[in-house]
Amino acid sequence: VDKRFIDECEKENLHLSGAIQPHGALLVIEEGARISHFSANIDHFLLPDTMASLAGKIPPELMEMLAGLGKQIGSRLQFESALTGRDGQLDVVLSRNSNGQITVELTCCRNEETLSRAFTQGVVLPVSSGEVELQRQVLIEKVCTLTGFQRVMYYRFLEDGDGDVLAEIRQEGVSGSYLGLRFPASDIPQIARTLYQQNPWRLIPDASAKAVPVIGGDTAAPDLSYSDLRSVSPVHAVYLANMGVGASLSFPIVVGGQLWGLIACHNATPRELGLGKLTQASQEVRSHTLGLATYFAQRRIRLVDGLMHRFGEAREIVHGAGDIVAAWPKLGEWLAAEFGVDGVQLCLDEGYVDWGEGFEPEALSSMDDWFVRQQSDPVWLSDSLLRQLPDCPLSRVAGVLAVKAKTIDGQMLRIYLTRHEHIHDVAWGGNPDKPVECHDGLLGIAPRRSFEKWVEKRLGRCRPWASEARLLGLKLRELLMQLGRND
Ligand code: BLA
Repeated sequence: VDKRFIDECEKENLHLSGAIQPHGALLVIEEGARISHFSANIDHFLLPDTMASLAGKIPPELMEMLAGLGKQIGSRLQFESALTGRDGQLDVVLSRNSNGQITVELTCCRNEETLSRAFTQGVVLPVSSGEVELQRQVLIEKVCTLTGFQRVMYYRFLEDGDGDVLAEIRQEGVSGSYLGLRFPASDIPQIARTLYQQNPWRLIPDASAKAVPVIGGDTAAPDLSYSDLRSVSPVHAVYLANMGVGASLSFPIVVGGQLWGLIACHNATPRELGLGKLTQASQEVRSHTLGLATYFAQRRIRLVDGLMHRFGEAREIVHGAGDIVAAWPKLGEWLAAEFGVDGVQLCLDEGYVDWGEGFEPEALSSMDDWFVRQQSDPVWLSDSLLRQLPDCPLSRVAGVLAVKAKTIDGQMLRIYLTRHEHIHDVAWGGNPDKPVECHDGLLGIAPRRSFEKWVEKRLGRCRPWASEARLLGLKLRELLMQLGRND
């Protein structure tokens, strides 16, 4: 992968910040029910009596909650209105961190009226891409209604880590739109992405609030990976300020174990939400995700079934002709249509045949040499040879899907399916190359200041390969492997 992430951003250990956001309080409890850490604001949340008893032992009502928590890292339990605090009832979230400690998060119970059960329809399975699109819109509308945030976006990650805003809804009077804009991978470092996968949401009710230190005896900062109160990264606080965002809330969309997208909510002014609403919104996102994952799985099954049939045609072309070279150019034409490419080249040890406009001879020999000798993966694809294989001679080919296979009689065949350059515009949410300007000397790196639409003319790339291109390549490989002299 080319450098989509900025090294410096990857160095910040977000989970070891040793501080929390001030809208809640935190206790860290060790083995033996001993409190190892507490946030400096704990006495603003707990009653003086409870505080006094903390010195001795953990109050029985909290003890009871703790007993139910699983031993596994990341185990989580939440209780609404479960403790009486200084200013009313408190919501409690327990989670097991990587050191086996329990983090206890206390926030004010807001007694919000949650929307009726009828609001949640559970999982509705989309059966077409049109329905997927519709469900996206329905989801962000629900999240907007539930959370009251002024702007809700459906954000999808691309292969290289950048992301697109696929859908957006704004409350009346909210100006400016991010719809259709792309944001660079480096806006959300890998470390933040991992934390996303481990938590149901990330709430930053006041991006400018001063963090509260977490105090502990002599032990190091506790692991706050599973604690949503975790203080906000200073770089991200600047980012939100530059965007004019006072409060941010986001939910991960995890498909097949991968962070596939997220729901991002903005409010210009600070906005806090209680556990009940956060949970309900997160369930909406999960129902949606489940439907989406099932849709992808079904589409893949249909594709695999269809491939058997489609590749049957190619097999017949080869059988009819006698062997793969004799099947040319008919087979070349079939492959070009099936893969949507401008050129197809088949290399054998003794030479090559081609169809359409593929690599020029010099570029082909360089590509072939690299693919045969240095690439261990038998199916390899690239949108931009210029970036991924800079040593390859300049060519009219911008991107390739390369497949190699040993036939039954021991021949190594290579097929190159190639696409020309496709010059196109990408509209970014601000110039993505701008984050490196120093802010105030405190931060090594600072986010860009402007998120105004900024158009990049993309050169040196082909039309992107579809998500199933690799699967198609593997199927082609299988076909080649079954060929022998007698075909
Ligand atoms: C975190 N960056 C985030 C998060 C989002 C984004 C959603 C998760 C926290 C949150 O929900 O606020 C980015 N927000 C977006 C994007 C959109 C949006 C793309 O609304 C599009 C509409 N950020 C930078 C640079 C660095 C950086 C250069 O721009 C690196 C130094 C870091 N982003 C950064 C960090 C976090 C973050 C450290 C984690 C913040 C935290 O959880 O405390």
